Amino acid sequence: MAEDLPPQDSKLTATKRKWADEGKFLTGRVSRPETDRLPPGQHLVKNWPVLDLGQQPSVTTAQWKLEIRGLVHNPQTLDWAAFQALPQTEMRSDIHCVTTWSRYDNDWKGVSTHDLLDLVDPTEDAYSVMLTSYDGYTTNLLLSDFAASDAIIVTAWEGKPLTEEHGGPVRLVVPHLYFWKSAKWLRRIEFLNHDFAGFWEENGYHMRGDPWKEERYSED
Ligand SMILES: Nc1nc2c(c(=O)[nH]1)N[C@H]1C(S)=C(S)[C@@H](COP(=O)(O)O)O[C@H]1N2
Ligand SMILES: [Mo]
Repeated sequence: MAEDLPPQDSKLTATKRKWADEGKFLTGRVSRPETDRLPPGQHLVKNWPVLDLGQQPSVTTAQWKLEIRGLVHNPQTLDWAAFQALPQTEMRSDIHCVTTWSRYDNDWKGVSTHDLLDLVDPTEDAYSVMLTSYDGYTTNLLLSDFAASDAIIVTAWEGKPLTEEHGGPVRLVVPHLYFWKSAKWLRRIEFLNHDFAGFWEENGYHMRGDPWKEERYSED
């Protein structure tokens, strides 16, 4: 597997950059998950669309490793067996993609970020995480968002192994933020003392991405 391939451009990537410039899909409404299950400007879909930079890396469970490093007391490199040996959790949550589709009631299985944090034990200075994937994709999250009680590193969807197109063997799911924060083909989690921009965040998208506040694009 090549080291940190730079993400390739694709037609969809170029279009999504343009949407960020134009502020496309912004409704100007603010809402709250407690009162509105569907965030402003979103519509429901029944199928599960595939979105990525256009290169889907094939990573077998035998090849896959998750490297956890940076501001943690117990850095880890987990292979498939070590990951399966961690407590396994099932959760149901909704997906909200910044391109305006949402999908309700996805059943996930994997390791909750809570249990992962127990294992690696972030230091006092840890403030954010940078996720790096096998396709070269990166995305950043505040540690407080990564640590949300419904955030989960998943290996299965609806009782079946997560398919390659949806980020199998292992992806993150952070339901309370737009889905670009949920890195597919997860390879590395680095704990940092500062919130650096990942791929979409460098390309006009919001640093945090709260769907109920319509944090689609960066302010400037
Ligand atoms: N590694 C990686 N993760 C990624 C992406 C990507 O291009 N590469 N795209 C993001 C975006 S923009 C979205 S909307 C979701 C789409 O996930 P899905 O294809 O399973 O619907 O994955 C996110 N995670
Ligand atoms: Mo997306």
